[in-house]
Amino acid sequence: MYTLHGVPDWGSQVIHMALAELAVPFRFNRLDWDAGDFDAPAFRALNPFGRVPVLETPDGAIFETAAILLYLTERHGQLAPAPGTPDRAGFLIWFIFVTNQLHPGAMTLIHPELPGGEAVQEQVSTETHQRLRTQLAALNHLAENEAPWWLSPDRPSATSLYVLMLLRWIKSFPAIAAHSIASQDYPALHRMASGLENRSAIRATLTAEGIEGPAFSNPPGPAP
Ligand SMILES: N[C@@H](CCC(=O)N[C@@H](CS)C(=O)NCC(=O)O)C(=O)O
Repeated sequence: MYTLHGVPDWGSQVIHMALAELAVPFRFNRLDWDAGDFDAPAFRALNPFGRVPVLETPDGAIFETAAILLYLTERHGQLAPAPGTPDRAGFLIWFIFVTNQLHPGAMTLIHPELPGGEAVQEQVSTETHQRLRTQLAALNHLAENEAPWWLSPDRPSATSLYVLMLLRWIKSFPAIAAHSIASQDYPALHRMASGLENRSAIRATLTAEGIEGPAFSNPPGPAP
């Protein structure tokens, strides 16, 4: 049985959704930041950087979201085109694009003070917001025009589940409210989020994380 170490509505959410979609047994170990769980020696032994998600597997503990997702897709033969099939190269390109470009961008929108301090956070957020918009437009164009199954509204993949979580982050959690990004601006991505968020496995995950409503297609805007 897998053990997922995470926090509701944090980056562990995409792994939580993937496990639910795979319908494999797992345990969710909820960590408490305020209680010091991220610094606990037992957790640091699983991930020396003290971050979530971490997945304990029969092959040992795995950290880094992309590594966990690729491991799960390979082990269970779902949520990604199989290695050696024609769809695989395109999947890999855009999966890595999501994990290397969109994920750090979303994190910077949420914490624009981290790269250079508070003095430059407005500029950092502005530039990140513009870059994310360009990148989302490219992803939307792909979903609209080439329509790979791994970006579709009716069949989840490691990439689409990852994008769902990031669509929630960039709408709900930017530090500067004016830089909140709505999925409605990217119609194919919006359709994908609307379709996938109503799947029973995704709804069950959201319920387990205490999240209601259209969590990915139309989550609330940033808190004032
Ligand atoms: N590149 C890592 C990023 C992990 C990450 O930053 N996780 C955040 C939660 S979304 C975390 O654990 N933050 C706690 C900390 O930075 O101390 C991944 O994809 O797994």
